[in-house]
Amino acid sequence: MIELYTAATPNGHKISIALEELGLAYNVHHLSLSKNEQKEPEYLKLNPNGRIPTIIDRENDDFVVFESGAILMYLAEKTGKLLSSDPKERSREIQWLMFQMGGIGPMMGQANVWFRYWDETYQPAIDRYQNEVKRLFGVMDGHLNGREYLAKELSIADIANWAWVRIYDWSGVPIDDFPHLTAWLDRLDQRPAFQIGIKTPPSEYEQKAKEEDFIKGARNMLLK
Ligand SMILES: N[C@@H](CCC(=O)N[C@@H](CS)C(=O)NCC(=O)O)C(=O)O
Repeated sequence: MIELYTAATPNGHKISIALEELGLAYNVHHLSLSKNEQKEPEYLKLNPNGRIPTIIDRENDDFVVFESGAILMYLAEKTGKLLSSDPKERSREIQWLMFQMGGIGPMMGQANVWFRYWDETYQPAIDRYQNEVKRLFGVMDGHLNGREYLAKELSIADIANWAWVRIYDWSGVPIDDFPHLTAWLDRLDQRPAFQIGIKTPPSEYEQKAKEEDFIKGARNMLLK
């Protein structure tokens, strides 16, 4: 059994999607980010960075893993799935995983904050991050031309990138000019594991009525 400490955000959804794709049994521990539960001393013992997600593997001496990219690799290696055993193919998958961890995630994260969370508008910061997100989407779009997945087979790289790119609207960066990226998003959206994964825990992003509350909570968290 895997214990999953998570919240309804892209980095959390990566892990619930992977667990669903892999068919692993897991318990969900839903942390409230707006209440700053990820900074509680008990949780910091598991994840010194005070962020979600984190897992504990009960079948492996209660081994703890934090950092979503590291968790994806751990789960893929544990099961022998979603990460190729061929060294070159495996490297290609890891390259696209790192593209998400070092590019898509941080840049979309900053675009979201500057574009959506503040009452004040600082246009140069919005432009800087939205332009970078757009550039990264263009890189993916070009690569996905003629490809079904980022590498040959479905892998943890697709899961990591998909969990972020799907909320492009949140960053205020449209994807109308990126047909291959759009087709890939739609293709993965059809998979039951992805659908269950993004509802685990239920996504606050999609509950429009709660959007104001969610933004208020996110602001409080950023100001702490
Ligand atoms: N590099 C980390 C980033 C984790 C991260 O930023 N998680 C966000 C939610 S998507 C979080 O916990 N935010 C709460 C906070 O910043 O205190 C990973 O990939 O696991």
